Amino acid sequence: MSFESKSQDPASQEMLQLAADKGMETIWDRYEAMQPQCGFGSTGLCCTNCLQGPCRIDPFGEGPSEGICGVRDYSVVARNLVRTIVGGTASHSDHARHVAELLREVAAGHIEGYEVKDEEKLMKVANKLGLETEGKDVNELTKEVAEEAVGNFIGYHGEEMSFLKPMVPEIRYELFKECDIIATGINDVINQAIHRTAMGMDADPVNLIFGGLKAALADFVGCTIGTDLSDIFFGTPQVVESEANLGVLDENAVNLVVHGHEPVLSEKVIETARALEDEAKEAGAENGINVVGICCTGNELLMRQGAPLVANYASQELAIMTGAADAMVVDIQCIMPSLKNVTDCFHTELITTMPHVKIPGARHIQFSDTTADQDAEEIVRTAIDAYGRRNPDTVNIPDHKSKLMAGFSVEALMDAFSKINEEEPISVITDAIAAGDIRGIAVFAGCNNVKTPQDRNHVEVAKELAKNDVLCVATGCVANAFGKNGLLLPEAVEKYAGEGLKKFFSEAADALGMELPLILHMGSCVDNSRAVELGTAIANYLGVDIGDLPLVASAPEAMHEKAVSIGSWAVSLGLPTHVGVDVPITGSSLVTEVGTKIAKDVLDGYFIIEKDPKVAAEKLIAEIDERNWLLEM
Ligand code: BF8
Repeated sequence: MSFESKSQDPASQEMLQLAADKGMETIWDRYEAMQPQCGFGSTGLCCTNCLQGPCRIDPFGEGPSEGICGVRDYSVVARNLVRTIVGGTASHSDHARHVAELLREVAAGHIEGYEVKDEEKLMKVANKLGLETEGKDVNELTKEVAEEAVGNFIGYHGEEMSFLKPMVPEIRYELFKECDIIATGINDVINQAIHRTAMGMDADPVNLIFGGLKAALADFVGCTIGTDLSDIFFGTPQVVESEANLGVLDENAVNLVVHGHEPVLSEKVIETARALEDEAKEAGAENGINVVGICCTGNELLMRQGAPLVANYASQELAIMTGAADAMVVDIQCIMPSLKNVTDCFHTELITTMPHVKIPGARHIQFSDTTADQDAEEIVRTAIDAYGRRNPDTVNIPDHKSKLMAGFSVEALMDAFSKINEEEPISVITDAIAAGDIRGIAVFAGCNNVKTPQDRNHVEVAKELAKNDVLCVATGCVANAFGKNGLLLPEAVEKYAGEGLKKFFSEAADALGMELPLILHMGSCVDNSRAVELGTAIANYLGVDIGDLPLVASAPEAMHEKAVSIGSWAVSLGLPTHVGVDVPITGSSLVTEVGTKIAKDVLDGYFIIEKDPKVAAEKLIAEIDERNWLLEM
């Protein structure tokens, strides 16, 4: 059987054959069983916001044109869109708030076991926020930064969120003000957005969309706090080498898979795993403990610890089907409840850790900030125990993995480029843009989506852009896909880059004494904030707005609500933003026109919804060329 229509990844294809042979169900089987999917839901025309519903509005004008309360198609679609954005904002921000509160408690001396690893980043963030740093010790300053971050949630200053302004050029910030899309606090806007989309509330689609953008910018602040504070805690990523794909599982080691998003848990797990290596060896695992990651927890640990990536979103079940995963420990987000069905067929321990993320039947080891070391020990020992129950006859690790380079924080990039231009390292990029060697920059974000073959759109859009001299940076599951496909390696430059991009990379390699990969892995999804930091640095250096730059975004396989939030703030920042799957807004021509056309007039950014990866790349390149032309004028 061929599985190319399901996944482009040969390791996934191999495991899908095994799943079919053994009668094990995967995400792809459930997707097939779900067909046909509801046309009303797919187009955003189903309203369940009150108990009189669900109301479904007929897009063809043959059925009801209004809901029971009289709500029209455009209001239903816009309200649903806003609620989707808010889902993303709540997700990123809850993650960020945990890190912020932990940082505050650690600085206050209430929690032990964590420390500030990156004082330089602490100073950088304090300066960015305009805090007085003179004469303050690390604890004092940490406390102030953490309190400022927490203040961005609850808006107790009654002011605009302080983490937003320094992240964008002044002119863009003024535009946000004009559009009235700056919230006083992340929680404030979530509260307001859920309220304004409730029954009997905002019915004006344009007003609703601006409310959605306000929530999206709050999401951006949540992402920024998540990145900045995690760097302060665990260190700002520097260039690392590692590997990706199911082949990183080690038959002769305890394989401990970390999955989810928060580095607060996974950093403790990897630290503890290193300390308990001998216990694993005593248990018979000659290679000790192999900590590997899925989704953005994987990206966080890769960036700072060099831990290999075992799977991106769509193949999380397949990692267990190898029979070699001794424990899968999960924290928050993108965790399929179906993992329990799969672990039931193997010795694998599925461990949930967060009070608000439990899965029926899974072992729950509560991970508390105050007992993090003991909790991590219990998790690692559970994995070692499970290793003893592993059945060697059921182990099938696909022989597919690729080497990769990651760790490209803005700091790491600027450190490297300062060897070329010590005063203005950013000019290494702007000069290459001016010379035409770099035609533009594309930020890749997002997931896998079972509606399109796993990783195929990611890889095809990226190859097409690289061939046309577009410098690509990536986060999240798309970065993982690039890793699996060898695109995070210098060797990929020769294979896939256009002549201009090749020249840029070769000159950089000569000057740096180090080869850079074709695509720069910038981290997890919250680390899209790093890409914005880079874009803003370029814009400020050139004295233009970020929306003037030949800078585009692409989410070829977007799936999660978080991807919709990120896409919406990317548009607000002025980036033409490609989405490679259908978005449930097509039920309203008005909302679709606003998102895909009119947004450009107001914000410079807009959505390009395009399923064909080649056509998508063409549209992005056309936009890059238009911007280059305008910049030269
Ligand atoms: O935050 S890319 S599937 S893992 S949502 Fe989830 Fe999407 Fe993966 Fe990370 Ni982002």
